[in-house]
Amino acid sequence: MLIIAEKINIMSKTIGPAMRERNAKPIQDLAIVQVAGGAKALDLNLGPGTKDGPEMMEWLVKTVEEVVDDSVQLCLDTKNIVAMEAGLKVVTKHKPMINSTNADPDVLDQYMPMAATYDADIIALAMTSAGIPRDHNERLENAAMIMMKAMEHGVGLDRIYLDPLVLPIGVAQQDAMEVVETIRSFQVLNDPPMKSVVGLSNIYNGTPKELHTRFGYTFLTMLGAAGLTAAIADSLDKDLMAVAKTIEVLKNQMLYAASYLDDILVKA
Ligand code: THG
Repeated sequence: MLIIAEKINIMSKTIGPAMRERNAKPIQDLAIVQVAGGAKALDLNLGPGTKDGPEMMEWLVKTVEEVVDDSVQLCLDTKNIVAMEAGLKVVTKHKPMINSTNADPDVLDQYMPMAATYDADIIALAMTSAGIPRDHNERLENAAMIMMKAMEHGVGLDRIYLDPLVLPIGVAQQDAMEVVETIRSFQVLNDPPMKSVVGLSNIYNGTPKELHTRFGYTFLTMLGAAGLTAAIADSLDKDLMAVAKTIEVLKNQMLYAASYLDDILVKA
């Protein structure tokens, strides 16, 4: 399972100010430890309404690329399409990931050509600007639109990560299993199966802190069983990373080898 580290985020109390002040050190340190924790990709999240978005994304990409090698993928997370392109332009090490487009046809007509031009992977939310997806069927209809537009613009379906959009358990309890079923159905849309991604922490947002890990670990396990490919999550959480690895062993995607046992025993 591809873990996309979530913590370089303007909402964060320490990283937000560092981003605004263009203070590289805390961001670079966080990039390094998140990769050391096992993340193969780093989310760079500008958050909503950043007025100097393009300049900030450009700076963020350059700043993070200074301290990671070319095996690490940068996942540019912004709703500002000008900031997205400014970031994509300066990525040099590993092909980038666009996070994200939604399923509006006119939005896809802007983002898919960008993915093609910059040879980027792209996360596509299975929702439209009309609002949050009601159920599994609505998400599948949106996925079909995403795939159609990808083909129209020459973006390989293997470059797409479908995101069902996880809603907080406290707001939409009935929706969690809809998301699990959606992950299962996404795969049937193509052969080889379509990839998928979730923002894992969305599930426990708004719940008491003591509940976060149990919801995160359990939901990741359920999604992993259903075929999830990637998760935006906290790679500094050793237990979460162990859960992700264990899922791979149970799915027979990783050799049940001495290295895995060592890993677990050392941390226990
Ligand atoms: N899908 C896609 N992208 C996404 C999401 C998604 N990007 C944003 C979000 N959802 C996933 N990313 C985060 C990033 C940070 C936190 C939660 C989700 C977070 N941060 C605090 C921190 O950094 O320490 C934690 C405490 C707090 O709430 O302040 O929680 O669904 N495609």
